[in-house]
Amino acid sequence: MVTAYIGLGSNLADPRSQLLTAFDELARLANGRLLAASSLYRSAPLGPAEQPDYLNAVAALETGLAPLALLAELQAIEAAHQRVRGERWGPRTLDLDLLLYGDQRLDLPTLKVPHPGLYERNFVLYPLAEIAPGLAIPGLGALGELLARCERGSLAVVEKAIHGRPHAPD
Ligand code: ROI
Repeated sequence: MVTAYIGLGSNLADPRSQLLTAFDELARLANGRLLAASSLYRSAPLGPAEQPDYLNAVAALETGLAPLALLAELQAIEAAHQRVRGERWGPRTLDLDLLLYGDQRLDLPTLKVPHPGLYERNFVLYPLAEIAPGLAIPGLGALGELLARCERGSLAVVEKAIHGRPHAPD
């Protein structure tokens, strides 16, 4: 079994329920279990600014699936959320990025791990640090070092994780 980290993002069609449903779907994947889910973070769009803010989160998954099999499962979940691949960097109902797969580095035509944008994206690094603070990123070094160089900016927790699950304020 390997620990994989998945980045979740949504800025269309009720992003909060897109992400909460996606956590459940990740938890139900064959051959693994959901280890942790970060808080939900609101983030300004990277890319074209004339789109809604995003909700972002990160999940830790223990998995027996090989990287490409896991990627196929993530894409099937995206498809079930009516993800339509429109303009590059445009708005989306659900984006699931395979950020890390154990300590492996992969450079395949359809899959690059660690995810190429990981090291500079606040909406990935902060939720990742919440659930895996001591992590070393293959080829990039300590997560804490990357975090120290990454502005938090307008990133805000909108729903805090309790017992490893996002939890709406009472
Ligand atoms: N911007 C933010 N803030 N969060 C995302 O998840 C996200 N995903 C994307 C692009 C369009 C690059 N911008 C994003 O794919």
